[in-house]
This record gives sequence, structure tokens and C-alpha cells, in this order.
Amino acid sequence: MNHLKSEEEVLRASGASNSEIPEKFAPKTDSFDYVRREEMIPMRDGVKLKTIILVPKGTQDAPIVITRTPYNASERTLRFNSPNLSSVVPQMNDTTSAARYIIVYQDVRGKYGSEGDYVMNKPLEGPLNVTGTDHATDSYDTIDWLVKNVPESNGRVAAMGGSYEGFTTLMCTVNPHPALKAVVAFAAMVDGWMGDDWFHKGAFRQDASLSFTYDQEATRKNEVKWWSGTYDTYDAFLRAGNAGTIAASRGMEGIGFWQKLAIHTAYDSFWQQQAVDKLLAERPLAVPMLIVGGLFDQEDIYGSPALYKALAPKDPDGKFVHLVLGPWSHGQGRRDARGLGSLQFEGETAGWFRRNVMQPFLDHYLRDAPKPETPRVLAYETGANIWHRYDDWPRACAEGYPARSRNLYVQEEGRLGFEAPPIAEQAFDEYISDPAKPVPYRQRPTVPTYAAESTWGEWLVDDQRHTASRTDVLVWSTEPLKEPMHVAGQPVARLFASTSGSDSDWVVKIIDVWPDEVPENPKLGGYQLMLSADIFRGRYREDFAVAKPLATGRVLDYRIPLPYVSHSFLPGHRIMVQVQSSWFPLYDRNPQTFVPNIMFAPPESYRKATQRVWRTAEFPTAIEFPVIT
Ligand code: PG9
Repeated sequence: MNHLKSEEEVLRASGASNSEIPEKFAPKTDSFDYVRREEMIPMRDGVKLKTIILVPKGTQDAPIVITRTPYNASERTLRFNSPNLSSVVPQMNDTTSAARYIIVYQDVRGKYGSEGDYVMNKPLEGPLNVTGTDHATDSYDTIDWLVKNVPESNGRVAAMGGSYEGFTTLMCTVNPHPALKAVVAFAAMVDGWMGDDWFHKGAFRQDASLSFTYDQEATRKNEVKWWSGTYDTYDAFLRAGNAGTIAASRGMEGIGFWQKLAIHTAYDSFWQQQAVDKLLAERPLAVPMLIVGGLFDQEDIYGSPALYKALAPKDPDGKFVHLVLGPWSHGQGRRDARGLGSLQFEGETAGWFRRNVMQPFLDHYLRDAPKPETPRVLAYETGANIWHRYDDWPRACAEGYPARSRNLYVQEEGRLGFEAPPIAEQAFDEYISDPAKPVPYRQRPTVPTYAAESTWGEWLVDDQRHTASRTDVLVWSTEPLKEPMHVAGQPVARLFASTSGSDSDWVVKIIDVWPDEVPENPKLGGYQLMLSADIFRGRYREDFAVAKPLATGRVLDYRIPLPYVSHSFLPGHRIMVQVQSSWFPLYDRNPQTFVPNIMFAPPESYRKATQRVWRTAEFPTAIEFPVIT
């Protein structure tokens, strides 16, 4: 006998209808500590943007913290389905909501519940955007509406967000509404070509960018998702050959931002005109800002220090611009940060920063709390595991130790040291870079970056032994250090290199090698911790804006700025440098013969090349190392 009720009987018994929430099951919001409102806020062109407003109950004059997101405002305000405000909003807001802030999340144009058209990283109004609206106007219009229509607000607003939301946060400061009193930009995307999400100095970040663009632009609500038929993306990208082929296999010709990526492979006006550091440097500073970056940010490692570098000279008294460099992966500053991969930090560094630096900063500008001593620069020193307050970055620090760079030269027999190489005719190390067997950026399998099982956030601190033993990777290292060595700044690789091809990528990695045995944590014995590394596409050696073939066989010098470090190499550790010519499949392969557009490089252009890194007095390959003495 069938004891199961029909669907209709179940519905009748519960009093449910398909369209309405029955009265008796409606959430008992009386017990909630906040009120949730949903508004469609009109912009100057009539387009309405969906906005979630969470007001702590009982508040009369609370400030507002707004985040403008492409990631679904409804979901971003439902971390847990909870009656407590601090549980529903992302963790980055926990301290602010506890202090009774009104939390606002808004879907940007064209995403999720908002009307209008979506444009990836929509440029400001101007040659790249003739629509009459942009993130600056939309944030202005939204803040204007909020201070007039949220009676519980005290009329002061802060913008806060990370990554893409960090980018929209910075856009609020372009023509800031007078009610905007402070911004906190975590891991913001600042320059998509130089070193943030899309390219690094010309090399295309295909593994992350293609799937992100597809998910984000194919549909308004990210209803279709990038698929992968292989567990190991290394195989998928190698089979496809070039980025254009894999994009075409997903029908991406119809996706506007892919068309832009495919055409604007050089640092042309498209990228130059939307670089946020350049845009903000052209405008007066009006809003105090905390720029929060991660030393191990796998997506936007470039943006935060670049923005500080562009803005700090406009702020000699340190009133507006503050830089925080935490030991964090992308977004980790908004979550828990007790460690990363095999690294352990001293305590929970992100919560410490939010409670002790961010909260007093916001409370001061938004609630008239006493002026906090917000450091001009707050940088965590990995290795020693301590925070430093500096009065500038990168070359001078509060304790009065002048930082200076010392050249760390590659030497014969894999040695690395501070002595310049001797006069010699022919002194180089060489390898064969074979595009058919590119160097994996992580130990294979390289699972899709955004897959549930991916540990993508940790890859910058992966153990580099997986590449050190390859024949297509050059390795040089110092003797074990007798004294600690503190570095704080930007290492720059001065590479003197030749190739038998006519185009080439160069990857330079600076590594902290742990002692062979680490009794307190055996897994770290001999660990090769990558501290700072980047890729450079040779065709842009002379001019980022114009690709040119490399002179075959000629020794050419490359100046490759690497991500910032704030680290102590401890006694017994060694400093290592590795050089290779691919970082696959995160970055697309350089075919090693010059073609007009690598996105569509034909199979026959991918050829082996003999790569030489020179170490003579004339061509002294070295790292300019920001050593603090
Ligand atoms: N890194 C992501 C992103 C930012 C900007 C553009 C595209 C992607 C993010 O985490 O939001």
C-alpha cells in the first residue's frame, strides 16, 4: 500500500501554495537583531539597482557601510541564514556590524537583481565608456539615495569591499559623494594587465580568466558555469593549444570581455586608461583610505602596493592613504588568517587587523570616535612573524633602518651571492624550454582554479621542489645564512638572457629554502617557499604597449619588478632563485617564435628554444634585493 501523500495532499495539509510563504512559516523576524530591506535604487539614467539594506534594530543614527558587488547581493548577505546581523554578512563586516553599522550590499549594473547592462570592470566614462554612467556615478547616486532614504542613518558612509568589490570601492572615490567619509579596499583589482587578474606583464592568465569571464558574462545570474572535461587543467589547455581555441570551444566569441582580452594583449590605451592607480592619482585625494593587500595574493598581488605608490606622494602628511600588507592570500584579510598552506603566523592576523586597525579607523571617520593611530604603512614580516608600523613603503621604516637594495648575483655552479661575477667571455647557464612540456605552475594535477577541491589560494606558497629538479628550470642558491636577513620592498630581477627563439617568457622566483631538518615541523624540512615571483613576456621588453620580436641569440637585458616582500630569512635558511620559461596552464604558453597574437598562435609556431641566463661582468644577472640593514 502506498503511504506516501501526493504532492497536492502535502500542500493542502501544510496550507502551502506554490507562490506564497504561508503566514505560519514566515520567518519570525521579531526575534532578529536587524531589519532587512530590499530596494531598487534609481540611477541618473533611470536604471534601478537592487540593494539590500540591513539595519540593526533600535539604531537611530548609525553610519552606513556599502559594498557594491557583481557576486549577488542577496547571497553576500546570507553567509548564514541567521537572525544575527553579524552572521549574515561576510566575515569582513563582523566587527563593523557588532558596532552597529547599517550594512548595504548592491548588485552592480547588469548583475543578478539589478537592471542595466553588465560590463566587466566597467571603465570610467570617457573614450572607453560612452554610456554616461559608470561605477563612480552609480556609487554617487546610490549614496545620495541612501542618506536621504534610510532614516536610521547618521548621514555618513564608508565603502568597503575586496577584489572586484575592492575595485568598485575605489571607484566610489573618483567623484566622491560628500557623505562618503572613508573607504577600505581589500585586495583590489587595480591594473588588469600589469599584475592583477587578467595578464601579468603580457602573459595571459588563461586558467583563471577564461572561466571567470565565462561565468560572469555569459548570463546575468551566473546560471551557466565553465566546465572542464579533465581533472587536470594542464591536459585540457595543452590539448587546446592556445587560449583562443579553448575560448571558442565555450562559444566565448559572443562574450564582450573575451573580445577585449583577445584584442588588447599589449598594454595599449585600453589598459592604460582604466588602470585605477593612474586614474586616482590624477584626482584630488578627498577620502581617507585603507588599502589592504596580501603578500601572497594569487589574484591581485599588484594592485594594493601600486595604488599606494601612486597616491602616497599626494599625501605628504599621511592623512588620507594607508597601506596594510598582511601575510595573506586573496581575500584572506577578510577571513581567518592563522596560516597559509604550510606557513603558520603568530595568532589570527586578519581578525587582529580588523579589530585593531580597521575598526578604530571606521569608528573615527563615521562615528567621531577618538582619532586612531592608523599607521601610514602596516606590514607583516613573515619569517619573524611580527607586524611593523612604517612611515613609508618600501624604502624607509619607522625604526629608522634605511632599506637599501643589494645585488644578489647568480654565479657559477648554481651559487647565489652578493659578489659580482668575474670578467669572463662565455658564462651562462642554459636550458631547453619545450612548449610541448611546459613547466606546471603547481604540482600536477592542476585542478580548475575555482573547483571546490582546489587549493588555488595557497599556490603562491607551494613547495618549489616540484620544479627545482626539472632540466628546464635553472636554480641558484646561497649557503645557509648565519644571520637573519630582513627584506622589505620590491625585488627587481635584472636578467641578462638570450634565446634561440624570437619570443620568450621569463619566470623569476625568489625562494626561502628551509633547513634540511625542521624538528618542530618535519614537513618543512628543505621546503622551498616561494616568496616573490612573476612572469614577463619578452615581446614587451622595450615597450609594454608594442610587441616586438626578440633578437635571436642576442644577450638582452630585462628589468622585471617582482611582487613586494616583507620577510626575514632566518639563520640556517638559504635564498634561492629559479628561472624558467613557462608557468602552465595558469599562464598561456609563449610559442617562442614571434606571432602577432599569442591568443591565436598556430600549432607550428610552438617550438623548442635554448635559453641562456648570463653571468659575466658585462652581463651580470642579479636580483636587486631590498635588504634592511
Ligand atoms: N580577483 C577577482 C576579480 C576581480 C576583478 C576582476 C575580475 C576578477 C575577484 O576575486 O573578485
